[in-house]
Amino acid sequence: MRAAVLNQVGDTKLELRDDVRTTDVGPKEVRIRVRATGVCHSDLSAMDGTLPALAPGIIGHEGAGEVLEVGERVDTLAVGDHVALTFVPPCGTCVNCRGGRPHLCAIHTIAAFMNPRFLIGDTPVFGYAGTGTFAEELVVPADGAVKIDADVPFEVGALVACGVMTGVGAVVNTARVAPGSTVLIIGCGGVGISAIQGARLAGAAQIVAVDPVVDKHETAKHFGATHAITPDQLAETHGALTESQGWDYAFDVVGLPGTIRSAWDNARRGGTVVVVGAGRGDAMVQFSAQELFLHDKRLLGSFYGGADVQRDYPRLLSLWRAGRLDLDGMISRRITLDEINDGLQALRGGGSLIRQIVTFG
Ligand code: CXF
Ligand code: ZN
Repeated sequence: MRAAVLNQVGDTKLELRDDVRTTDVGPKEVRIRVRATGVCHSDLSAMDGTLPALAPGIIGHEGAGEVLEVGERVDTLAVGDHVALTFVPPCGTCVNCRGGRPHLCAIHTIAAFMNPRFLIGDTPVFGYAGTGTFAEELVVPADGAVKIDADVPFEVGALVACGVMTGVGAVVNTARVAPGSTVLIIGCGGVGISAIQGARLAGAAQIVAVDPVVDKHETAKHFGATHAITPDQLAETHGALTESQGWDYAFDVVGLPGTIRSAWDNARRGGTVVVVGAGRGDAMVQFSAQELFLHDKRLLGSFYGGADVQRDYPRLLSLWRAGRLDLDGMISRRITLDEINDGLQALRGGGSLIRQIVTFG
C-alpha cells in the first residue's frame, strides 16, 4: 500500500512509497482503511524532534476510516464499521482507566513504542503515537478505534480524533469553564479554534483570541471569539477589557515558554491557566516561588483534552449534528497523500490555515 514514510527524525520531507505493509492483525487488533486524516502541528513536531517519535515511521495521528478486518478476540467492532481513531487507546482496566482518567492510560502507548505495526520489506516501521494515518491502511488495538455513525463524513470524524477533542476538551473537561466567565486563548490553529468553540459552548461571556496572523482573526470571531488581537496588543487589551485584573481562564495553545508565560501573566489572581500546547521537553518556563503562591492561580496541564473517547467523541459529534460545533468550517484545504509534503510545508509556513485534511479515494 501507499504511505508517507519518515525515514529519520529531522527530515523535512516524507518519502512516498507504495511498498509499505501492515503487520498481521493480532487477536485484539483491527485493520483500518484510512479515509481521512488531518495534518496536525504535532506531526511537524514528530518530524523535527519536538515530540518523541521513532523512525523509520509513519506519522499522522488524526484519522478516521473503515474497519477492514477484526482480530479473533474483538467483539466491539465489525468489518465495515466506521471509526475515528485515537492516539490514546484506553485499555479499560489499568489504574487510570478505572480511575476515570482514560486519557492517561499508557498501556497501549507503551506497547506501540515496542511493537512497530508497519513493515517495508523486513524493516519494522513505527506508527506515530500508536497510529500512523499517513498510510492507506493501519493496524491498531481495537481500543484505539471508536465507532462513529456511518453518516458522519470521515473528515469530520478525523477532526474529532485530535484537534477538536484536544481543544474543546481542554475547556470543558480540564478547565470546566463556567458560564459568564472571561477567557483568553493564545494560538488559533486547529486546537485553538476548537478551544474557542469549546468556550462558546461553555457559555463564556468574553473570548479573546490571540494570534500573530491577522488573517486568522476573522476566523476566530467566526468560531466564537468576541475579540481577536495580535500578541503585541495583549498588554493594552488586558488593561482595557479586564480593568488590568486579567482573564478568568487563560489557555496556551502554542507550547512555547513565552506563550505559556503570557497565559500565566494574563490570568487574573485566582484564575486558571491551562497549558494545551505541546512543547519541547527541554524548553523551560520560569515562575517565581512567590508568584506561584501569591497569585493563587491554578496552573493546569491538559493532555488530549482530558478525553474519555467513548464518552466524548459521541458528544462532540452530537454537537456537530445539532449545528452547535462547526467542524466543516475548520477544513481549510483538502489534499491527497501525494501532496502531503506540500501540506506539511504550508503548515510550517504558519499562514491562515486551520486544518488541512488528506482524503483517500
Ligand atoms: C499529540 C500529543 C503527543 C502525541 C501525538 C499527538 N497531541 C496533539 O496533537
Ligand atoms: Zn494532533
